[in-house]
Amino acid sequence: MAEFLSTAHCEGLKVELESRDMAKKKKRALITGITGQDGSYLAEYLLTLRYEVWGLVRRTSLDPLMRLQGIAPDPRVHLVYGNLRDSASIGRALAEAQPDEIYNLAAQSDVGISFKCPEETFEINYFGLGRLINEVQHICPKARVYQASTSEMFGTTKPPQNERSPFRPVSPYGESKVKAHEDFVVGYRERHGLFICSGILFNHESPRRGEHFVTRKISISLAKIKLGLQKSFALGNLDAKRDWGFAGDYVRAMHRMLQREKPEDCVIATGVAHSVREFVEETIRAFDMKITWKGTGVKEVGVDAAGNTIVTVDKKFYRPREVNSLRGDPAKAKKRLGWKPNVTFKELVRMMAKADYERIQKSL
Ligand code: NAP
Ligand code: F7E
Repeated sequence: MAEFLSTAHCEGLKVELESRDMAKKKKRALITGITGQDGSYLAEYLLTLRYEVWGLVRRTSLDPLMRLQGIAPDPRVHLVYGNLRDSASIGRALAEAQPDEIYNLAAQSDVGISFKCPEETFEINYFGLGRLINEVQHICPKARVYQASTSEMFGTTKPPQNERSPFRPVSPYGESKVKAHEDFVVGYRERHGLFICSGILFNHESPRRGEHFVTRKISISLAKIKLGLQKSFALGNLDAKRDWGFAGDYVRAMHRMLQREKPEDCVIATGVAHSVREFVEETIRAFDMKITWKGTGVKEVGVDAAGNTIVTVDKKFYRPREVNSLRGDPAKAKKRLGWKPNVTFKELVRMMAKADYERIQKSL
């Protein structure tokens, strides 16, 4: 029958068959940082979209798969050993996974620690992306790459911050991410035509958040105080403001950014900011407790209904340079990606407080 079809018909049929094959073929995603907060939510989300998920996992002295207990036994999840500090291991992971999409979430992500370990921060956050991009160009140049950029890049720029706001980072972490964005995201997109884009994400939290980040520290400490296991805890700057969303909402935006026709950077945020003090107060309400603030500066304390000091301020948690106020403008994400957050600040705080309370109570 083929001889009765015109060339145009044949081409049309071929394209249709190819696209049917593509639709049947499972997409493959490689996630660096799969063991982290975002990596675990993203892996779960991509599995719901029927992806085959590959994760780059580095060797650690403790079990690196703590957050992946729900999905690690899934046959659609493949974990490969590797490290962003080691080009050969990245190359092997790419050759094995042959990904359609790459999500670069691996990082030294602690801003406070970045002042103490700037070299390691740059080594992973900046050179790590460089190594990855170099290997992508050789092994899978058609793969689409998502880079985990951050609101910390805006630094001292006044809120609200959006895609056109200037980057004025103040921490080695912020600087490493700005440089990675400029050299490898914008640079390789413009000079080499790579499909690569940055999600400039504002703070996002969850019960899986690392325990040293302020939100998780607050929810764990107040859960312990509520359970009578701890008397008080210390914080640093209570007046810093952040735009806090839920990590589970933010990974949907990462995926959507790679489904666009052209790669474009996008701010992902809720558009609402709260201070660290307000995060404490909302968690206090979640635990049905009361707090009154007394004093100022390092002498400030939070006192409960019985007059016990439950929160103090300790200079050691101050940073050499602070980003005082971050609030994102998510208008572009809404328009271009059709993305909006589902979980409110109050719901997020309650989700974290409940999870920590139940986990600690269960462990007693
Ligand atoms: P996270 O929980 O700290 O996870 C970081 C991940 O990077 C972990 O899986 C860690 O592995 C991995 N990693 C660190 N060094 C590595 C190396 N040398 N080679 C390979 N993997 C390495 O961070 P997150 O909160 O999920 O954030 C994900 C990404 O988004 C990061 O790039 C972060 O900078 C960025 N970001 C986060 C936020 C936020 O609010 N969460 C906002 C904006 C941007 P181990 O488990 O072995 O430590
Ligand atoms: O600090 C203040 C602190 O460490 C938030 C990372 O995911 O989000 C995160 O970075 C604020 C800061 O997050 C304590 O000074 C007060 O102003 O929870 P954090 P971060 O620095 O905003 C960005 C977007 C990322 O990209 C990063 O990877 O809270 N603060 N007292 C404290 N912070 C901590 N950690 N501990 C305190 O005791």
